[in-house]
Amino acid sequence: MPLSDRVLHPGLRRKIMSAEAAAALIPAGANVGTSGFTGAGYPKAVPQALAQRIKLLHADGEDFQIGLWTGASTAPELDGALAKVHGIEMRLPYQSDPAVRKQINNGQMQYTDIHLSHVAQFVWFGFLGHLDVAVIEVAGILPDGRLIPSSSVGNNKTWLDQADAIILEVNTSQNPALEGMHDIYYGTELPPYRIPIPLLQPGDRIGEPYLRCDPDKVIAVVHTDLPDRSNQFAPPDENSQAIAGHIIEFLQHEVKHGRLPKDLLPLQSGVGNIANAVLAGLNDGPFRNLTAFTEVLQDGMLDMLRSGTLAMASATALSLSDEATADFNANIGFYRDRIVLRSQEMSNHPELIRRLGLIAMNAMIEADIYGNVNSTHVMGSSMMNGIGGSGDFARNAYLSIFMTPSVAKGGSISCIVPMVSHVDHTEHDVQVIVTEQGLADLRGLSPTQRARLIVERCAHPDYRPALLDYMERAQRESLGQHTPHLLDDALGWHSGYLKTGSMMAA
Ligand code: 0RQ
Repeated sequence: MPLSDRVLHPGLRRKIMSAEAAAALIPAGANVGTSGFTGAGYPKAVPQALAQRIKLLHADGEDFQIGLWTGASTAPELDGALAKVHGIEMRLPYQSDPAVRKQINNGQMQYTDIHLSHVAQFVWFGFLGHLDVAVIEVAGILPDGRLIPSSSVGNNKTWLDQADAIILEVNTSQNPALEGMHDIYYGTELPPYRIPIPLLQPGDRIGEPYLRCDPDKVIAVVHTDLPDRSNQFAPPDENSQAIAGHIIEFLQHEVKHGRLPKDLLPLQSGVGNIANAVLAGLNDGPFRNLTAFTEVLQDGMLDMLRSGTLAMASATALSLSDEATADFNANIGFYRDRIVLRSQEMSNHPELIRRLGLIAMNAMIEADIYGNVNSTHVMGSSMMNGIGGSGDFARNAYLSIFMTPSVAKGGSISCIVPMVSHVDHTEHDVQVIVTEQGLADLRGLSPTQRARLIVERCAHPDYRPALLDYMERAQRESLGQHTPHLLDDALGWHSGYLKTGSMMAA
């Protein structure tokens, strides 16, 4: 489909220009809000042109950096290209790009890690400063200037509303049949005028299929035809299959005891290989007619929709492999009847998550024996990706499940530790911990009861004796006996690894 069929607003047709010309309109020091969520629907041409421009300016000795605000992670054409030329001063809210991660961790880039449901409202409240430019990928522009969203929605509604100037990237590689899949809710007043969100079921449509956009604010329209990043998933391995098995058994147990209905409650599933493998396990499991109220649709959810395990899914973005994208495009009519893509302030809304009663399943870096969870930091000081939506879901879900293999880095690191090196989810927000070793149901338990269960059920046998030894010593020597800890030993657990490369040395 040619560009002229995608840009139907006459005034905006006159603003079509090259990516280089559009990138030249972004001023130094600007806060730039872009589309993009877990590698879907991010702008591809303007960021690369901006990176080229920054490279030349830096070579001439000029300072040029921007603040980069997105929905969540993007891809090498955006995060990667701008990081490589040291073009990002401040990044928020979630990233997974190796070049960005490296600069955050060597102190060259500032990074603000915010719950994904908070980002839009923090901008409305004025907490994050002023948004200067929005760069938004769209699948098309209607005659009246409204926009057909692309493969993610993220914070686009907020960026379009708040930015002084807008650059639109019209991506002709995005399927035009995406039209109608989105539901953009505009009833978001600020306190004290907020009203309840009228969404009662995960599949409800409460808004409009298009993004509103003031054509007068649009300073450039740019054509792209580059596909979204491919999100390749490792085939489920023994560990992730075991984790999936434990979760399914637990959910069946909950149904049997009347704590869950037989078609469960809406599922939320986090990012990564383990999460995808759990979805594969659920697809082969006994449940049917499920729903999802989640953030990201990975390959596993498409499989579940196709098989009928999942009746419908609400999310803010797709995050698919090439094969899953091909299937999605070939069967988009089928998927459009079963998928709703929303703004991330809706997909991750705490009030909706609490009211719908979600089963939240997120991966983690490590958990401690008391049930505190670290989702973001390696060895307490290096950022992996960010908290993403895990906190939105964990605190407010009906059931909050965190999962990880029991060991990392070939067994040299235990993912169950005496005290997490960074806390993202406190013991109060975590009900179930699962590793390939087993599942610990922490509901209603005291800290010492939790510790015993987590070590017995979840820790790797190689680390169980050291963890039991820590628990027993802490129960003898700790000043307080509610959450017994020996602080020097607990902290030494990680620093022992840093010195010797093995946590057993601690
Ligand atoms: O390192 O990449 O060098 O091999 O961490 O670990 O096992 O591949 O796990 O891909 O499922 O990601 C928590 C990062 C897990 C992810 C995290 C090392 C390990 C490997 C990745 P390598 P795996 P996954 C909604 C939910 C936060 C956001 C979230 C994440 C790398 O799930 O970003 O949940 N979550 N959002 O070797 C040192 C340990 C380690 C460790 C693992 N204990 N110590 N390294 N690793 N455990 C979706 C969104 O919000 C968008």
